[in-house]
Amino acid sequence: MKKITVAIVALGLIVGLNSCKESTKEQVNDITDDMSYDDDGGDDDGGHSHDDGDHDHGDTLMIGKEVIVAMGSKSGSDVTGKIILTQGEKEVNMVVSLTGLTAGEHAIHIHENGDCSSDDGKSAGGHWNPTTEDHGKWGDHDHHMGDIGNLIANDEGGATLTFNTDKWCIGCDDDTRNVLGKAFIVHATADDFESQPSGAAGARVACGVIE
Ligand SMILES: [Cu+2]
Ligand SMILES: [Zn+2]
Repeated sequence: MKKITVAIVALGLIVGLNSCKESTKEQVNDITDDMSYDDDGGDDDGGHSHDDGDHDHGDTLMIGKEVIVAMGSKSGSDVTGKIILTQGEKEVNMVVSLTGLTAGEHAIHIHENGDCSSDDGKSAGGHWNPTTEDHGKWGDHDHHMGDIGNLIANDEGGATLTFNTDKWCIGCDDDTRNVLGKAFIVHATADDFESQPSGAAGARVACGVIE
């Protein structure tokens, strides 16, 4: 507003040099109306001086970025498949497709280390928990950022799951949200959403690094 006022005064001086005070004032009002467009003036830095945070997420999210995570067998299982992550305007979309599972429920989590090198998958460490909460069910009061939940395999051992959340991002600057550098783990059995620290979901039967 200060800049506009200065501009108006300057214009007023130029336009109004030979006028009396009253007519200058009228012209200033006209100019003020004409100038009430700051937001579409891209080259005018005056319109952006109060940009303090509302746009931060939008500015740092890589909209449309896609990561395909190859899931490899662990603990002697036959489980393989892929998980596709896509950064939307607000949410990350996850699409899981797996084969080789035993029929029934299996926990799926994001674990803290992007390391699937060990045969038992334990190189991936514990659940990704950047906000230091207890293990739990997604959407409940306490849960790890990596507590996705359970997927259900059919009699042929196939399972699909889709999941969307605005609590994650793909490659943004916020360490409490960025999934890159972590790993997906699928377990032999279901997450009970209560046992600490990881839901008592048994062996790790598939692992894939998010990179
Ligand atoms: Cu897990
Ligand atoms: Zn957990």
